[in-house]
Amino acid sequence: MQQIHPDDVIWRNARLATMAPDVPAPYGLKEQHALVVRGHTILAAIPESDIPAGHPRCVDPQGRLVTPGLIDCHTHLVFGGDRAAEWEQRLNGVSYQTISAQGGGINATVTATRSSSAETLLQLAQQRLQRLMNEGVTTVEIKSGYGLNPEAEEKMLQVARQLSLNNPIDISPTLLAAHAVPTEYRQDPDAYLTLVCEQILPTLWQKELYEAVDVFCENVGFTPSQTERLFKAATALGIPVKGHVEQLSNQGGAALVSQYKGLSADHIEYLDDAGVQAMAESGTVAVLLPGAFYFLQERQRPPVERLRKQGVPMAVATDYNPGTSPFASLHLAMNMACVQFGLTPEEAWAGVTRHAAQALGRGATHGQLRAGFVADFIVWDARHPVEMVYEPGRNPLYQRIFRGEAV
Ligand code: DI6
Ligand code: FE
Repeated sequence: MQQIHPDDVIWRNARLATMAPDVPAPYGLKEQHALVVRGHTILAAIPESDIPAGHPRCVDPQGRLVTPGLIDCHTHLVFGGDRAAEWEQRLNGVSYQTISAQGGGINATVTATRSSSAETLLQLAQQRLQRLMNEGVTTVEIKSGYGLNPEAEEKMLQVARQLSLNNPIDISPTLLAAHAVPTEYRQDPDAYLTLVCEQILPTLWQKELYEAVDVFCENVGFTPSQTERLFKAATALGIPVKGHVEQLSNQGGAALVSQYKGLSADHIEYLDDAGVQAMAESGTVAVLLPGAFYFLQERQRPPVERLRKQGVPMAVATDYNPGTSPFASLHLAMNMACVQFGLTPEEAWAGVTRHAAQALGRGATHGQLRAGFVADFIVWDARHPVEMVYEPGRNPLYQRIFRGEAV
């Protein structure tokens, strides 16, 4: 271990749930340990007894629990309007077709997003982001995908960039221009895909507005061959890919994501054995989104037991969006992942820390309390990590530390 300097900050007298897989205890738990922080980075986790006598910069969380900052690796946080009225109509028996014909569904959000100013979108997204931060989120992924033209997709990603400049949080922006076919291209989806591959994708990549490319591969979205076309265009520019796959039907999308060494395959309720195998071989993370499963009253559960057996890392995220998962709570998503999908609370925790980090290409720097990792961590007024999973809504956050600074 490197030597401790006088200006290192030592968070002492804590219970560290390191979430490090090589610590041989559930949650990587280390009792009576201290976290040594130098600048933005964790220098080490050391036993209390190794703290240098009279160290000038100590913080005492009084035996509280400390975990890595939470990572929400799949959200659609930036959008205009809401779909509450549409949801109420549905529960009053109005059919999806009728709602669609009235301009409802995903296109309603596209219309609202296109007609909202960047300032309005920023204000709305800020409130949603605040709710995630209040629960201890220190890294969040944000997708575009409600613009569906060059200007509006860029506007959404500029808003995401502004959010990261305005807030103590690490934002990972994703291009989801292939979320749906916009109405003006309804007669010719391939022409829209050409616009995405040849214009939107390279232009916004050059402006460094996003980190990865996503797609909705589904019978109501893009076909596997359209998906592959997008992945080829991304891969040619060295852009990592991921996908909304196997949410409503089995299209073989996860195998396609794996073939392109994708970061993550998300939803995956209808994933088959071949898909699990492909993900295991490529190291693609399975992102479980129990909020959408709940809100759509789905019945088909993701193949958790087979993912577990094959050693596919499982992440858990909110999928926060106005249509299928209006829940800006990662604690709730963890609870739902346990209750609905059968994850253990420890798996749910891995799902919002080290596996979520891996899904964002941050697995070597985020999601664990260990030497060399970023000093993003949470002090909880709790004894044990299971408490946040067990009782969503009672938020025991005590202190949120982002890059070494309490905020
Ligand atoms: N899958 C979903 O559940 C959401 N997008 C996606 O690809 C739906 C988003 C919406 O309805 O606004
Ligand atoms: Fe989504």
